[in-house]
Amino acid sequence: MFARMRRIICFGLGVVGLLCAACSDDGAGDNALGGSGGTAAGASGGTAGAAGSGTGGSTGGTAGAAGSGTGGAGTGGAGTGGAGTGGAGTGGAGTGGAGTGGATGTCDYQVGSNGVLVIEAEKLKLSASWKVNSEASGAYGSGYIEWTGASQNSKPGVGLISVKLGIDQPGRYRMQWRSRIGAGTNTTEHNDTWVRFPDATAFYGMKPASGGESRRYPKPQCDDSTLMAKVQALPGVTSATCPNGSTAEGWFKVYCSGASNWKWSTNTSDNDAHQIYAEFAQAGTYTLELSARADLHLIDRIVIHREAVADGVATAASAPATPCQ
Ligand SMILES: [Ca+2]
Repeated sequence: MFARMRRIICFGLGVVGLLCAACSDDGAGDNALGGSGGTAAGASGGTAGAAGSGTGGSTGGTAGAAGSGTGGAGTGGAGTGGAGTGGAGTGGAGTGGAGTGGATGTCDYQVGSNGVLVIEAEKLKLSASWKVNSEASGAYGSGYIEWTGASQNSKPGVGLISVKLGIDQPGRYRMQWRSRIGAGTNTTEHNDTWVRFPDATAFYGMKPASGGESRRYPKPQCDDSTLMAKVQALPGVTSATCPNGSTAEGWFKVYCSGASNWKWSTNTSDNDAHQIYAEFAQAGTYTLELSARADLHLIDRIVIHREAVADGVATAASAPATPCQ
């Protein structure tokens, strides 16, 4: 009787042991009951991640560090009937460091050996309501850009276009564009766009004057009488003040004059045309910004060139576009 009961109890406990073995997930076996021992099944540790590759500019850029793998340690069940399950090893993901270019390593356009940097406007990275078009014939390259949104006569920064310029020699550079009005016959409508060189050493309009040059600075600089007095004290500077017409936050309203067809005409200060100049104290990467002002001012090409370069060279139709890479 007792023997029979013991067999039943043992059989029942055996079932419990089997059930325990079936449901165990932590490797802790029941060593009190029958059945073969569990085997440790710890997975091996993860493998190290591959080294990342950095991409940088022509002179910059550093490769990413190799990732480090961290594997879970497997722990096996030591007891009877417990099925050990190892922790899954997971390899560390290698992450490459993003390369960063050096001062002259990253730009969209580089000044060429002839001192001229050429931008086909239709190749610019555009935002908002800027459109590339080619309906107006005679544009260089594959077309031109136009602002198709509302005019922004008093608000610079809308539809911002930002271009990185590779400047190989310090000095003074002139900016010129080939543009035209895109609607109607009034040459003072649809003829301007906001322009700024936010990180240039200096940015101003210049007009040759008797005994030197007249300069016009954007606001807020031109409202600083101390700064303007310093500029006017420079050799050859006959005047330094604000332009006539729109300026704000370092931006000039830059317009073309009489451009009922494509024309190189790039000025600031209404009825007192000053040409557009920027000074760069060191070689390096600088920024040109455009933003929407008049709608349907068509911009075909922009050149930035050392001031000593002749107009005929800077504005030649054959001047090649000069991408940085
Ligand atoms: Ca073009």
